[in-house]
Amino acid sequence: MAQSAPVQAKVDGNLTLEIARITERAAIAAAGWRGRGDEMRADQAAVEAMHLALSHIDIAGTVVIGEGRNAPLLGFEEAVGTGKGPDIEVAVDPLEGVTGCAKNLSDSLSVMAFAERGALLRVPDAYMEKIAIGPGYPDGIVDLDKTATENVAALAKAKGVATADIVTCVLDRPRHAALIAELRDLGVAVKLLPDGDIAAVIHAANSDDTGIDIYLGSGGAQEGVLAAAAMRCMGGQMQGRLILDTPDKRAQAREMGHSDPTTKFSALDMAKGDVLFAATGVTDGSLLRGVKLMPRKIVTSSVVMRSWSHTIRWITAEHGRSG
Ligand code: VTB
Ligand code: MG
Ligand code: MG
Repeated sequence: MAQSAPVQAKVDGNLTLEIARITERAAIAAAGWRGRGDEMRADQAAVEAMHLALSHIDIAGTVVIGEGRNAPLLGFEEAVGTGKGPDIEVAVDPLEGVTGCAKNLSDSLSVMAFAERGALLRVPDAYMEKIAIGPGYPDGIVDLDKTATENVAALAKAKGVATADIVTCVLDRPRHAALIAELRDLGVAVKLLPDGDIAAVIHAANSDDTGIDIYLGSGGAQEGVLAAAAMRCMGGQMQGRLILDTPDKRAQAREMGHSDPTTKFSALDMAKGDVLFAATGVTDGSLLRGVKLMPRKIVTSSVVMRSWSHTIRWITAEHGRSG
């Protein structure tokens, strides 16, 4: 993996608790909409709760990865926080895996990252090709310019296992039909995800716990930057490349400074410097439990990470309901 960029000013470590408090609030709000088949209201509940929670935090924040360019809340370049603290770039996905929440399927999360000014890659509303593996492998053993077959073979070799022992993970989408067929021909296991490729990247980085060795395929570009922030903290390898297949996306990309559409971004290119990342489970998943709504208390399960120290904290929180 690429080395950490020189850190100009570390993000205040005390924000690690604050960032988790925010994703907790958003996850709790979304949890009330689990399994109710209403993606929009689930998402809106998470967005509103995250926006409100952020407004109490002492940062001079700017949303860089958010709900879209003209979103009423948490839109691109919206100023967030009290404005009184450090200058922070904010990336949010208040409800990642919206469909998973509406259908009460696994791995719906509330996600957020904080970084220094200028640290997060600006991306248009587009897909991004992605590849991610966990830590401990030589630099560059997987690459978006290689075929899936070559990448899986290189990973198997580095891991010292047979190709068929590699477990891959791909979003279950028609656009991935050829990729899935290629992986099936190789005889590797393919875990097909209904949604949620931030969780998928985190899973690949935690292969000892999840059994997933590699994430492949395309998903949201914004999700790519958030996943890169998590990767920076966990220390695996990731690459992303924007898919700019319409004039509008190319124009948006140019406006954001992407002159070469073929650029491959590493996790470090997408999230530089010191980065904080938090995710709270909305629905039960392989790494995080979903929100438990009980009569007297609510229990949340979160992970909070920091790239500078490579600290990974698993936080189970009980929130009293009476007061
Ligand atoms: C992924 C996934 C999201 O979008 O980025 C995916 O992480 C990509 O878009 O949860 P498509 O759904 O169009 O394939 C989500 O599934 C939904 O935002
Ligand atoms: Mg969203
Ligand atoms: Mg999303």
